[in-house]
Amino acid sequence: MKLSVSEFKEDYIAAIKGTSARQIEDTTPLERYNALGELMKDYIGNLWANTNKTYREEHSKQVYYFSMEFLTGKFLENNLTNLSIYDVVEQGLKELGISLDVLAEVEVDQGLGNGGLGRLAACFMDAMSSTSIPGHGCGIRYKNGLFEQRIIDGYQVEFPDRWLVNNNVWEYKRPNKAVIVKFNGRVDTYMDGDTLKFAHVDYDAVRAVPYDTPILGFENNTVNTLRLWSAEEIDDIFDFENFSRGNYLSAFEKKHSVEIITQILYPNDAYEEGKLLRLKQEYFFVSAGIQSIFTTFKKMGVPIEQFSEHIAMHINDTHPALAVPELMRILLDEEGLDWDMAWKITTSCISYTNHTIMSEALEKWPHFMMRDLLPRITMIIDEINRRFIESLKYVYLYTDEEKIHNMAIIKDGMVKMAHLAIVGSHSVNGVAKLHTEILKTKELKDFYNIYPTKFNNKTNGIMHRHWLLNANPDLTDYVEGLIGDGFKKNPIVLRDLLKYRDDKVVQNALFDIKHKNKENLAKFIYEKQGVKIDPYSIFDMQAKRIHEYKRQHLNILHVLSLYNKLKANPNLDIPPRTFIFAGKSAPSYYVAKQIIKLITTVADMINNDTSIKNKLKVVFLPNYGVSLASKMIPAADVSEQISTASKEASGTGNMKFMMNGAITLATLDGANIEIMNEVGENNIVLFGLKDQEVFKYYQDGSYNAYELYNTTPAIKQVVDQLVNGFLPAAKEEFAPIVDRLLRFNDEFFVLKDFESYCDAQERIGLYYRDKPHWMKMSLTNIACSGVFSADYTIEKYASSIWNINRKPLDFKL
Ligand code: BZD
Repeated sequence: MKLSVSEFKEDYIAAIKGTSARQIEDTTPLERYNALGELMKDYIGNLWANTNKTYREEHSKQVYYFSMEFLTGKFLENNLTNLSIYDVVEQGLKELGISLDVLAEVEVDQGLGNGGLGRLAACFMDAMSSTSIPGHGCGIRYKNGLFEQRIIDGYQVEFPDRWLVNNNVWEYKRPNKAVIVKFNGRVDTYMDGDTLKFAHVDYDAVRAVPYDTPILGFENNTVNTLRLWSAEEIDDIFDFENFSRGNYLSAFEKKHSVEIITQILYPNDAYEEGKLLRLKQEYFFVSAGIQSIFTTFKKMGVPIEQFSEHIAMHINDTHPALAVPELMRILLDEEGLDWDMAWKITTSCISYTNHTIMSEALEKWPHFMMRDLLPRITMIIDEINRRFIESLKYVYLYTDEEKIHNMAIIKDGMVKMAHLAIVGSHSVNGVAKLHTEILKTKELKDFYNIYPTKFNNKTNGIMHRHWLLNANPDLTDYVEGLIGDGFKKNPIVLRDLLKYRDDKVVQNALFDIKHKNKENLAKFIYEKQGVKIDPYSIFDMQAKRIHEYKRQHLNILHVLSLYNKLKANPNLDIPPRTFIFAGKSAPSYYVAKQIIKLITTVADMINNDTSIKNKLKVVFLPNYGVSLASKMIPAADVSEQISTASKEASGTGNMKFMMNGAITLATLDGANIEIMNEVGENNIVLFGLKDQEVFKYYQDGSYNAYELYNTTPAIKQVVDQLVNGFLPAAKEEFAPIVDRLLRFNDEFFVLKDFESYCDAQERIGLYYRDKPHWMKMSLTNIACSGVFSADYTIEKYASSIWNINRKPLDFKL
């Protein structure tokens, strides 16, 4: 938008008065931040209204992205960038004696997600707006986002994330758009003429209130909506009878039992606990979302039979899979359609993304639990299952009872949500090529055989505007100086950098930018943790959720082996290294929490040992989230993507690191393979078992971790050190980790890959010493990162799954 510095200053002074009723010099950073947020909302408001008006008038097909999680982080800088007023606002504030950086720090991360899945949803929101796709988010406004992680005595301790304490300036509460969601009760059947009808009666009603956040496209005037639902009391839920009988507290209990639905985000990223409250959350936002879609659809005045020509609904993993029976319920019970028509519309509308093959993460719900909580929905699922089984009997001509049993939606008293999602949708996609292949050939093979055309791949993407433009402004400016600003809208243009691959001046400039980012991070780490790290050392980072399959313990075991080498020979000639870890563990995942304790214990020991002459440092940065990632990633030299092959569906951190010039140290897993294909094998450092080898070991059971440990001294030494008193912690402390490696035969092949990983680390050291070689690799990674922009990913979703053609909006502010 067009805005001069003086116009901004005038607007801002008025906004300060309007929001805080104080003189600008008396205001606190929070008041200044809120005033800026309100002003931005004013700027955005017109564009938002215009976008919606255009969509309405043109009957544009809308897509709704249903996700339990949206990990959006902060909005301020992103909105300033997308409105292209960052510099004007920064300058205007400066002239008023205010630092934009200080205000940006005041904003609290909106951390309504666990990890990759939630962050992907947030990136997709930005990408849909930026590519002019009419796409909106539908989720839950949790009062507490993912817990705040603190490290106390080396252990992870969880604290509540009260992100709403200072108000959320970006959202609009829309009580007039509230809807009722029904739980429990029973279903009465009756005849209406010739038709059998169903009435859900004696239910508990919960009011779902939407909070809308505008999602701004990059310099294209498009503003889509992220709608998050909050469970709130409704008047008649307040138990007046109890209240007037003086039973004041129990009257509030009912109110509490409603509000609890959106109180907390479940903190597990790869494990389903099967809690009733979680099921309530799932139905709550799906039902509210679909009801509000119907309200919008009805305003179009289009016949219901054409619903799927105007609406697409995407479900981010199976958590919103109740969209299938909920859409059926509305079409059958409220719109009066027959089953076949309702089913045709439902399956044409809904598409599903799978994010994991880990069996412990696959959702299933006890049928009895679902029937009590959602009686009508469960009836519909029963009928979907019945019809599906009938069709399978036809396909398999009654020959393969077992296959039919395994593919059923309801099996052994459990409702399998992935099966419901596959049967009830027209598209099932994996998130990287390898992942999709594994779905087709292994995990979901039987479904692929009967629905081959439903399956497709959509490799994940990231928001290059955030991870490059916002997080690494110096690199952005430098790249712009070399190749122009085309990459901001069209990041594939970054490939133009390749022509500077051997240019020493460019290599040195890139080194200096990285070095400055490393100095900034070193300063941050020193201020936060009192640990001094050398910006000339290799910054090697593993930043992601803590999980055995992601193998942070492989990393720390190598650190231990390097330390042993240095102890044996303090003059060992290696480039100094700093290993930086960050990530949260699920609170109930004991071994993962012990891995954190192991990292912090090793860190304490190494950082306080002066005999190794600062050649090695280890840091664990607490509370990993979008903001911390934005500080870390621009400073990384090495990106650790070391999951057991086949386990990481895609990974997206791998893309963010490469875009900032880090070299990926990787197994051939998830999107690492596609990164390798882009940069070439010379610009990535690979190691470890391949997926087929992993599968073979699982199948033939020939891997014996204990034998490997006994016959490989290098492995034995570091494993023993965890429990022989070498580490300054109780000997039993890390026994559970050793048990997983030896007694339980190392499910994730940490020991099997150990030597290959150590070799790869040695190669990293050699390459780093050869500065031109390293900088050439680094530049190649930046140059080849453009294909991983979420803009491209989302365009593929739009054209090949949602059947939506993008159409840039042409109004100007
Ligand atoms: O999704 C992740 C995968 O592990 C990554 O490989 C992939 O890149 C991203 C995006 O596709 N999965 C998750 O993040 N999963 C969860 O966070 C989650 C949350 C709740 C319940 C189950 C899983």
